[in-house]
Amino acid sequence: MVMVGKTGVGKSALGNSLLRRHHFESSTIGMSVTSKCKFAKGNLRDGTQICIVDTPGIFDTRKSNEETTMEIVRCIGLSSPGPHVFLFVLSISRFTKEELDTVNHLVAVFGEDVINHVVIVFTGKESLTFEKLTLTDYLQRVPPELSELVQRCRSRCVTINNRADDAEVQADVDGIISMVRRTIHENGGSYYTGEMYRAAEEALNEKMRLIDEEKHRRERELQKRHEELEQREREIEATAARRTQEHENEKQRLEAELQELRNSDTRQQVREEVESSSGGGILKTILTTIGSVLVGVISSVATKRCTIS
Ligand SMILES: Nc1nc2c(ncn2[C@@H]2O[C@H](COP(=O)(O)OP(=O)(O)O)[C@@H](O)[C@H]2O)c(=O)[nH]1
Ligand SMILES: [Mg+2]
Repeated sequence: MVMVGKTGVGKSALGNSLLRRHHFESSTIGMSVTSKCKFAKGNLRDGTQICIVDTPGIFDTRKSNEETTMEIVRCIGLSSPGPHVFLFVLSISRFTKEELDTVNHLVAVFGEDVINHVVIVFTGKESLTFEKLTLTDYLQRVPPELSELVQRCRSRCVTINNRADDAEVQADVDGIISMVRRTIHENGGSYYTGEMYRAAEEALNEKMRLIDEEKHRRERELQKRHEELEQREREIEATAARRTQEHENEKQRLEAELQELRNSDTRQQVREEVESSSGGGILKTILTTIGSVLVGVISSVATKRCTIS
């Protein structure tokens, strides 16, 4: 839904009532609170999703052309591929020529067909309540220009008091929503799409295509990096497993050697060395120790032997 209408008629307040939360800035002070079109998404009580575009009185002809053009473009961009309804917001307490100009401006921008998607919302319902009037009573007393507009819109008119308590606002919102549903139904379920919306949609599709392309590129990049990291992780795990195995083997080998060392008979070892030595090593050591004694003994034995012989 796109809310249009003069500044100060209660568009932002209406948007907040529909959303059931304070989203749009709405104030009496500083009449130009909404300076740019704003988008909001919300849910109705039955869960139906609604999208609302609040406008800063763009079809209000008093603004400069440049400013107006930019905001109309923003409004189209935000409501693309096209809104189901334009909520034309008017205040019960006043209807001026400027308001009529706003509708004419809307039609001039979007084409006559846009009228089939317009729902007129009168804010300030409490003025009617105060005077014990129904909306139908009121519509019978409005100026002929407004009466004609109401007819062009096939009496799609509703009213709300945005300042009422929650229950009353909710009842008014329900009334607006059923009128919106009726409008959508009358238009065969389709949203408004004029030449400008189609052109804007093409531009937006192209933009979305580029964004998607970039997203896919980034996704592929991240995926590749992820796979590389996984592969690296597997390699690290395999290397770690191999190292652990190697360490384990080495540990077992050392333990066995240690055990063998502890169990070994040192004397037997020496004996074996003596047995297998061919004059070097241990024999040489023994010889160095006992050499002089042995040489003496052997030479004395030799002398005796000579004497005996
Ligand atoms: N009494 C009364 N005041 C309203 C109603 N709707 C909006 N307003 C007030 O009108 C002022 C302007 O409203 P705002 O939403 O800012 O208008 P916008 O410029 O069209 O967006 C604010 O002070 C609102 O509280 C209504 O139904 N009844
Ligand atoms: Mg506003």
